[in-house]
Amino acid sequence: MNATTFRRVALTALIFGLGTSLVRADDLPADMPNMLSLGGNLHTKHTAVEVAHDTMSHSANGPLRADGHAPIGVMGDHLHKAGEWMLSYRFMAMSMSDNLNGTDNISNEQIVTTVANRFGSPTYLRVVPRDMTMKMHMAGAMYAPTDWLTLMAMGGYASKSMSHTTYQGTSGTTVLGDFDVHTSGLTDTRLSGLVRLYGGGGHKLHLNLGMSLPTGSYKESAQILAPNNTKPYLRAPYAMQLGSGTFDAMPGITYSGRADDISWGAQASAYLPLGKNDGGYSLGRSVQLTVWGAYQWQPWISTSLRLTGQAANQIDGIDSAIAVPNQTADPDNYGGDRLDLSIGVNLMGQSAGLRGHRLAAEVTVPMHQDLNGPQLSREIAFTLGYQKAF
Ligand SMILES: [Cu+2]
Repeated sequence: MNATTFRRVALTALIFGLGTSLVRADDLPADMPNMLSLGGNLHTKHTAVEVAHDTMSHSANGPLRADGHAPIGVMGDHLHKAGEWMLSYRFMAMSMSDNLNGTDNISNEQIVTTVANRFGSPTYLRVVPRDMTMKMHMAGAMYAPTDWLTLMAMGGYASKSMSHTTYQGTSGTTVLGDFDVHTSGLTDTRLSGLVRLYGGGGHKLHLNLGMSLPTGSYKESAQILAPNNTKPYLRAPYAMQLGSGTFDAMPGITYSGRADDISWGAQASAYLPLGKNDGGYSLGRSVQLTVWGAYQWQPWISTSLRLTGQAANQIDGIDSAIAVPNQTADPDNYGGDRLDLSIGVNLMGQSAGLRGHRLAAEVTVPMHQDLNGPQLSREIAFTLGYQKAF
């Protein structure tokens, strides 16, 4: 991880996030308060909501705030009131294509004629990933035993597909053929404690004490097309595995603020594997800073902009069962620095049947990727979420 780059990315994210909030505040039409008051007693609700409760108004008929939660891609952004439960479901999809080495594009032909195969023979890589898609279903539950502590559990099911081109023999650029690899199954399970540090006057701060449990498989196998035209069944490369195989600490700190119909927040977090799995490696450590601003047009709808900077290490160690002339089999071709922009919408049901039901979506596009490569670059990611508190 490059600390200087990360500081630069983090600072940029902060400036963009603040800039967004300010611009949106200036853009408000003068008659906006009148438009918004359609939804209820808008100007008296803030203090009640902030002091008593993070997500829902206590008043039986008052408006519920769409922007009471962060954009849906942010995990562990809010606490609940003592005794309250929340259930959530998220669907996430991501696509990757085009290989990058650092920030530069690198073609298939360049990869198979210039990038060394760390396993020695053949000399250069002979299998090139073309694109990848990942889909994930995530179910979550939150419960607050007291006002200052909320417990959270999240589990998931992922399916991954990667398409490849195999080049014939030990050198040259003659294509032998294409093949796809698919894996699917349970992901790792995340348990968190969210501990309130401060709350009041429109500002909130809490700690995220998270732990990831190794419930996802890291020994998935797949059939490949080898450069010698055989089709062996081998352990799939790291990128196609479903879990880390390690217990991972996920500490973080989250700030959120609100003034009238503008809300904003920031979350800094880290992913720190505790030891190595019995395959002999751990996924790379990473740090992340995400900053968002949201505007609530009506109590039932808010829209958001979010910037996320991340710096991730390479994989630490190596699984001796993963050894093919493919970039994804090399632990060094993982991690890098990235900056992503997300646009989101939060919807909050207000009337009888829909009251308290939340629906939110967020689309994420990369703004900058500096990858330990060659590595497939991210294209677009999409998150759709549903949440309901009881
Ligand atoms: Cu919740």
